[in-house]
Amino acid sequence: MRGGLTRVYGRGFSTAIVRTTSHLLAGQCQLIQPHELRTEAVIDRLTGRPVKATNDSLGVELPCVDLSQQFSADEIETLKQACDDAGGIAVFTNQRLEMTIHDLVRFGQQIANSDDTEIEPHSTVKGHRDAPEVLEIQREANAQVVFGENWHSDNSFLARTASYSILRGVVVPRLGVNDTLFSSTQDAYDALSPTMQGMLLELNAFHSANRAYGAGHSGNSRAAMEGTGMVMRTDTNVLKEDVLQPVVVVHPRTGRRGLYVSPTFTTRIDGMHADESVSLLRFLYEWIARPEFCTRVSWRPNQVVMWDNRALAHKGLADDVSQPRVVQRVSIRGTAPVNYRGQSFSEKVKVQAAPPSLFDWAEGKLSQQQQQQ
Ligand SMILES: O=C(O)CCC(=O)C(=O)O
Ligand SMILES: [Fe+2]
Repeated sequence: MRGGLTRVYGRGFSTAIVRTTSHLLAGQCQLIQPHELRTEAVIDRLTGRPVKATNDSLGVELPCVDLSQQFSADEIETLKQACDDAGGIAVFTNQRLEMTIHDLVRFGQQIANSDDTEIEPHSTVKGHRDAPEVLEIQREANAQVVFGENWHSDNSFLARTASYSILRGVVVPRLGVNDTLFSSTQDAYDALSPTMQGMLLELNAFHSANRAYGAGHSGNSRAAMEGTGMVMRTDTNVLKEDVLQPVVVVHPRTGRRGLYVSPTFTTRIDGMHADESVSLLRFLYEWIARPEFCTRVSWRPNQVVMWDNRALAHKGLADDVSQPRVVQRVSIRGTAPVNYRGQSFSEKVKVQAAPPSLFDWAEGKLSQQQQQQ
């Protein structure tokens, strides 16, 4: 250890040296899990099993970081490193009561600047009127379908997918319900047999925005927006084409490998018969949902959660729909996901969009179009 420098060891490969910015890490701790406040047996729509989450090594709470401040480059790196070290989730509690949507945007911009990129406005939903780069996710009390309720990684349907997403609670539910559920898709990959890993490393799958946001499906994210203040964008072509992504992606900071398929956006594995693709994807979705890879982040007032979409899948739980909930999100534009050979496909390989079909997995049925693929 040299004077003024702290060596921070990542969980995996990271040995980045950052300047002492330890005040940001003061009081850091594992996420508090209010198990006793949670409702029994929330049933996962995909697996049909109660949601359980027992991954204790996932996520860090940072109670002493005021996100409305201007950070130095070293400080931003320290926050990203803390996020890496916790498997991709940093929960910033104790935000100032006066924190605004503009503070959220400013923090997102600082994270984006550190990677020489930008905030990605949501591709299909109109942004907030005060800050167009912010997606406001509104859940009305007693909503039948809620936005983001099925497993996914943000923007996997874009050529350049989301690196980080940063979510601020605005109207939070009572503690312990309507949490955000995360799975470490890296831990999930690591736990597979070497034979399965070897096969998956060579595979690619198509991801579709139309699947989740296309018109005419009663259970998808577009349907979830109906009856809320969320409005579809009309100035976007994203529903027309699907993109190809590796099934296993390599994290650009840590080098860890992670599964990168989801029942929300993935349509099929390239080069497989439909039945083969469906069976393999279903296995992977169920695998990702296993309790040992998952943790729950409960919502407290004045809390902001940053997560790494390259390391995790997530979904918004809806175990007490009587509780209204409003959260605001910025997502950071990342790079095209790469496989273990360093190849990416999403900027080159695009196909005509698959039809809307979200949640057909959960019902154990395939749409006719899927069967024909
Ligand atoms: O509502 C949630 O907890 C998560 C929603 C979501 O998928 C997102 O903010 O990206
Ligand atoms: Fe999401």
